[in-house]
Amino acid sequence: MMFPHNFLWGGATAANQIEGAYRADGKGLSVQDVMPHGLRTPPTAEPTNDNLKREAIDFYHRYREDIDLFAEMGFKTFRLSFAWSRILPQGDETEPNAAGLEFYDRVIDYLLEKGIEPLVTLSHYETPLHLARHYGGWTNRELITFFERYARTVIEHFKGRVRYWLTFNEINSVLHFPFFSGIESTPEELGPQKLYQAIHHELVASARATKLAHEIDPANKVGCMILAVPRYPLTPDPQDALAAMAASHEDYTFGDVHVRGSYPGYFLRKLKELGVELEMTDADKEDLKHTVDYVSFSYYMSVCESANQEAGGEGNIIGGVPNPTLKASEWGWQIDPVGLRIILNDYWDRWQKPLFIVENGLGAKDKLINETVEDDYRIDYLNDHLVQVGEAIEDGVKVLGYTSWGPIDLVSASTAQMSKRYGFIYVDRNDDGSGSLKRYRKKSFDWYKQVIASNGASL
Ligand code: BGP
Repeated sequence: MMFPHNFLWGGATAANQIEGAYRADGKGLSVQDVMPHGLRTPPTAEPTNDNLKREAIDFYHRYREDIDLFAEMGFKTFRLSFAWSRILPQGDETEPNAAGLEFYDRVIDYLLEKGIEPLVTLSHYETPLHLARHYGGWTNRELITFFERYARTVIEHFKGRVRYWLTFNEINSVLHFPFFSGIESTPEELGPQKLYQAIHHELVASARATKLAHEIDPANKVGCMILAVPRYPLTPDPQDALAAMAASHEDYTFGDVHVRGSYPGYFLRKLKELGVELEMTDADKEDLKHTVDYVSFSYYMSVCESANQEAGGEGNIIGGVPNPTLKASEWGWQIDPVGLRIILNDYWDRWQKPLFIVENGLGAKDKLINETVEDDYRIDYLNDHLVQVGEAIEDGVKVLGYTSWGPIDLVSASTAQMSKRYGFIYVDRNDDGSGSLKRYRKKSFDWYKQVIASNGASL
């Protein structure tokens, strides 16, 4: 396998899933603090008193040890998110919390000292709770101003130290999980008018952040981030192909706006059919023209689509129907390495922008035996996917890098548990919050180290 010589190998995390220290040094609450059970139950009125989420894996205090381990694996990059509520505790203040910025100063400086390029997500499912409860989250246009202020604060502060930025994690996921965007209703309760208006606000905010990042430092590289899922027709019936196309369009919309700077025709038609009238100012239209430098995405699974409502079963957390040719993880996410090559080609053909795989991995239950985990299943999963990345590169796709999800075990987003583990590094922490938090190298640790050292030749 031939990977480009400057390929950015690494791992990806999110603040709320690793840091802990949920009220330390002036941090405000985020939507995550009222989601003790992840996506499985509605948010609670009061913040969780669940230690697992409050302390996570305590990256806040152990970041040096963790970064040392990433450096030992040879990471070229590390994807982390800044917790908006650490920097602007309520989300709508004008003055940042200095102690929040200082924490990220320490982390970023240590990464740079270790020769690891930071890749920062501005908003990873951690909207400040105040913005959700007081403003209705992204349904409210005022959030554009608040986000822009936050983005300006951190992009100016880290000028010259952070060059790679992502705006919103899996921006299309708002279609399925609005609360991550601070909207406390299901998509059905919300209705299409409010849902699409919220999406519009996020897209404008993303474009404004892109614009200001380029103004602050032309060397900044800003990407959008999409939850990527290949949608296959369940059968050769053209109606199924059409259903697959419609489902793909849902995700493409977000990339199309970020890359092309305006809404695509199929989306405008859909809004019309739904009776949605977007409130879109001339200034919004101008803002949207500030397009991204690269497209990043997460990749875990593919699904099938069918026009037949009777077609069986729950595909996975984002819908669709199961693919009879594929196996699934314990959580029902169907494993499809070839789908990664397909999506890489598809996105490259569509947008002609460099691509960055910023999440991919296998959530599994691990057993720590003799201070290690024999996680051959994880090695197989990652190896198979990386081989397909290599194939896509051979196909001519420009790929900037690959950051596997959760290089160190962290709290799962959908289940809010520790037992769905992704890491090369095992963290002694259990679902009930017990455990020493001690870190152990799994078998996959050495495997990944070898992949990076050989620039993919060992795959
Ligand atoms: C993505 C999210 C991540 C991460 C990952 C794995 O959708 O961007 O935050 O958690 O999925 O999901 P989970 O933790 O539910 O296994």
